[in-house]
Amino acid sequence: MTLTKRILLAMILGVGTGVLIHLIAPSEDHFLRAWLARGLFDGIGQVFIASLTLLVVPLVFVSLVCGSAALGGHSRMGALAIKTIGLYLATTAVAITLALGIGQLVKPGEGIDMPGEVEEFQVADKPSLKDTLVGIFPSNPVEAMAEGNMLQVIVFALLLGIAISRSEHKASHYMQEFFGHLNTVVLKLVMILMHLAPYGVFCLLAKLFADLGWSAIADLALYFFTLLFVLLLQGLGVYSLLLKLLTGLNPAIFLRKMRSVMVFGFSTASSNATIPVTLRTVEQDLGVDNRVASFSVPLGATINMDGTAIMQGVATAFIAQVYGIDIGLMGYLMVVLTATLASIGTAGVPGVGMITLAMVLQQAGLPVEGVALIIGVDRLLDMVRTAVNVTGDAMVSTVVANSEKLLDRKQFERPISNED
Ligand code: DAS
Repeated sequence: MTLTKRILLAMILGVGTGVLIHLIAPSEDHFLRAWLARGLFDGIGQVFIASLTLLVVPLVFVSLVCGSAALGGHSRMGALAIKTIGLYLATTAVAITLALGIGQLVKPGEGIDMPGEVEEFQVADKPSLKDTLVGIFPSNPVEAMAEGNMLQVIVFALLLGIAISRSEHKASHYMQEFFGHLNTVVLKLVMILMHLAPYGVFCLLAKLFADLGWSAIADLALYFFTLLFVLLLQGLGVYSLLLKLLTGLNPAIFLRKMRSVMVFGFSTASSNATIPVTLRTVEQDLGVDNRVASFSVPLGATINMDGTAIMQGVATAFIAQVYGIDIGLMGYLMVVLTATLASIGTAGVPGVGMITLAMVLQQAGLPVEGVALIIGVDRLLDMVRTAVNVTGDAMVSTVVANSEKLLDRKQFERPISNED
């Protein structure tokens, strides 16, 4: 059985086990909940996520030094960066527009009685555009790596790669060769750790559903399924359409090859933790050249969060409806702008969408405590929207590589290797 099939089976068994535990042990201090779910399963799940997160900084740094060193002399580097960032912003704008439109159409918040007491939700300060841009440049690359500040790691790796490519021949040759071999080793390490995935995925889902059960979803069913619909529309519809229109490639092949990445994104609820799997799949299964993938994938995990933007669009419409506030077209345009800017500066880690949602609501003049209405089902939705986020990163990487003739179309069409 391939790794992807084992992971999918682990997902199904994990959900089933979690729901069963929730049915047998409805009270939190039952030993099945306290010891098994929040003890053993949560512990194994956290180790699995840590094993992936462990690789993010070394893999992104090494891979991007390779890619930018190879691209350094390439006159197209600027064009590649502009295309990548432009497409990321465009897909996010499409995502938010879809979310706001469908949120207004379905009106999931209509008729919901606003609960008496909702706890105050702390709003993170909204970074100004200047702070966001200045914050991208590292003053200490070691600190940036230690803190996992991905945008700063990306900038440092890009600059180092360009310096290597423009050094005198011997230094450049040996350094490019060294980083190339290091990249191979780190990608092999990714493959080794990916074999932990079935156990990690099972435990993460069993723990989540042991806590959540199905009841939380019932209370917010219309909001939950409206958001789920828009996420699937973006992840399966919009991306397939864009891929077909912009490259002529077969979207069914793309989606099939992206299954393991989607499952990792879903299980970890972290685009960052999924970077090693996204990078490996984009390069080795979709045929995107390292010179593109090493730049577009880490960047996308940080600045491109279409799934998150969709949640913020539907949640804003939902909360406005629950409180009976009409923020008007300008209000919704403010949501589009704030949600896009907020997603640029935030790393792809669990729950970051909720933090930036509070910022978006405040900007739109909506009661921030409305976040507390939906936080109960957010963990499961975070997993789905992270799967959409990482799929968008891979789709844009494929489109940009194809436009720069840095996509191996034969590799794209080739079936996945047995190892998967
Ligand atoms: N979990 C975030 C990510 O890693 C998405 C979110 O919180 O909305 O992409």
